[in-house]
Amino acid sequence: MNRIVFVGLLALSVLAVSPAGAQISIVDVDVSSELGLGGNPTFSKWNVVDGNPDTFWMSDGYGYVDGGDWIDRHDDNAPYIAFYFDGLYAIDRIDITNCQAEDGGRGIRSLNILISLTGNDDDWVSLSDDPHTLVKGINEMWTEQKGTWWEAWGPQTIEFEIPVEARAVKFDILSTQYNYIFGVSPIEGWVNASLAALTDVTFSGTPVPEPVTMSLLALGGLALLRRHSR
Ligand SMILES: [Ca+2]
Repeated sequence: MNRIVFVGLLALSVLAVSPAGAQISIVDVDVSSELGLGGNPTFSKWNVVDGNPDTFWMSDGYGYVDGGDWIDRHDDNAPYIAFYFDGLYAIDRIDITNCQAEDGGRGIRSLNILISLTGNDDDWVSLSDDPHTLVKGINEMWTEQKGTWWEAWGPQTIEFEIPVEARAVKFDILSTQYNYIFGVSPIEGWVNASLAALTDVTFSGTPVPEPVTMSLLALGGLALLRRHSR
């Protein structure tokens, strides 16, 4: 077999072993805030990538209420959560399980989805002009009563006909299921409704060959050829 063809086939076979549409590995998660950070890990950002429908992340909320349980000031009026992959991927779908049960009102209603090609936090680009809208997460009590609502309210899928390349994806949360709109709704008495919450997110896609990797493959191939031709 011609050596150049052989090396080319070798490179192609390396690319071909990448599984199609597999779940993308998330190596880091960043959030604007965590409710109870430092004292209570119950609402950790890591709950969103643990695959457990019973655990969720909550932001710190915004505003304050005099008296009652919420006497301290909360300052997160622009909640976000960002996911960082272990490389560059062509994403073909995102599955989102919104916050559910008694905390479903704090689930996300509308969000902007942004992508980063570098994962360096300085090149976020919005995926569309209009925000995405999510429905309220499942409510176990209602599910028992209504049965079929479970399926209707399971993970909500966003599919991309043309896969989107990214190393990181960020959700800018614009409003909650309580219809608290960040930056618009009044501060007083709204802390409870301004806690943004999310249960689980998974991304599916295929690894994108890195330019560096491709160059190394080519260089390796050349070195191999040179050695063999001596
Ligand atoms: Ca979870």
